[in-house]
Amino acid sequence: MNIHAQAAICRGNTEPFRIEDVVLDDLRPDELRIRVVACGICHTDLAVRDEQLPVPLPVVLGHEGAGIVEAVGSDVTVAAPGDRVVMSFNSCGHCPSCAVDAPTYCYEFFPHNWSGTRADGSATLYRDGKPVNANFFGQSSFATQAIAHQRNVVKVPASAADIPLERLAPIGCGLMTGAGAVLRAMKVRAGLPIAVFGAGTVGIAAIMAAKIAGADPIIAVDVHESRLALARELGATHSFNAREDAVGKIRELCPQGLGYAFDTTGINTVIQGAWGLLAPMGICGIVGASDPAAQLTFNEAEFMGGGRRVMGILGGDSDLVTFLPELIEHHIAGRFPFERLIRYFEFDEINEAIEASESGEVVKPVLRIGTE
Ligand code: CXF
Ligand code: ZN
Repeated sequence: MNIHAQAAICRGNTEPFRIEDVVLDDLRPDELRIRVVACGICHTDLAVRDEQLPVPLPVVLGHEGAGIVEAVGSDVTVAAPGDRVVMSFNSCGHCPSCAVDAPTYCYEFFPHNWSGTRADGSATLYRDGKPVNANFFGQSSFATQAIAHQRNVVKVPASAADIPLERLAPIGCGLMTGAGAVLRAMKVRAGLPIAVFGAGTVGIAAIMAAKIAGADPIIAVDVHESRLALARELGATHSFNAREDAVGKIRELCPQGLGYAFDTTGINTVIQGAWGLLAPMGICGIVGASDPAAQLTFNEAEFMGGGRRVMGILGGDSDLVTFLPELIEHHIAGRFPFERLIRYFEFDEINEAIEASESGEVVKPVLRIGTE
């Protein structure tokens, strides 16, 4: 236990994140130690800070890390020291969901991602000799060094050798969630209309993916004009302000109904409005974080009679090993220009970066933590 690092400690929303000295635990056979180059900030980090998710505080957050492998345990085959890698969420590898390569629905998601320790209860990080909650999404990358696991590390393909890690960092969360919802979960068909509600990271990733899939028209809905403008630049053929009867305007544009309505807002009135726009066989995909007590109401005859579907989607149904390299190839080919969403901040500007995300000024803040 002699690897020292600096980590941003989150103690809730009454105080700022503070960067402090920590010490890493020894690596287990299936783990890697990664020198973190950059880490994106996601709303899920902030939901934990605000105690909306059952992750114990104080904790080292950060789950969109990218970096260079420095050491590997004896069983690790996915990467070797010196490799450039991106990190994403962890999973158990043996439950019925993992068995069919659907790890976002891992039966043991909580202990592997949100318990603050490894799934066996052991600590990965110490401060002043005492355990600190970490192993967030199997990484805790708001730190100069991270312990990650075989199952949540993906080696950057050689074809992306020229793409900086600081740009690739956020690929393993919101970007994969939006793109995966379109390409993997809903399997959007060319020529069918899609409306995306909410033009943040997930919504804009979905719009770029809808363009890749050939959906038409591609409609963006948001309350911020600047986000609608960005959505149009990145693939939306139409955009409507949610405050100006977006549902009525979509109905006018697509009188036969939508093939797909994708909600990233988690607001049940928005979801019900989106559902009401579906054509026969239309799919309403839901990914937004919602009030845990919220209920949705749908007309049963329309639900069954038109073969309409409501689909809860987690992490874009992504299987990391196959989907992250696929997204990186789309990026290299210019079809997934997610760099347009990013603004970079230095590690010690973490609190300013969070503020810029919460004010809506920046879609995807990325912290620069180390050099490549
Ligand atoms: C996650 C949820 C579980 C799968 C990967 C993405 N969301 C994080 O913010
Ligand atoms: Zn996230």
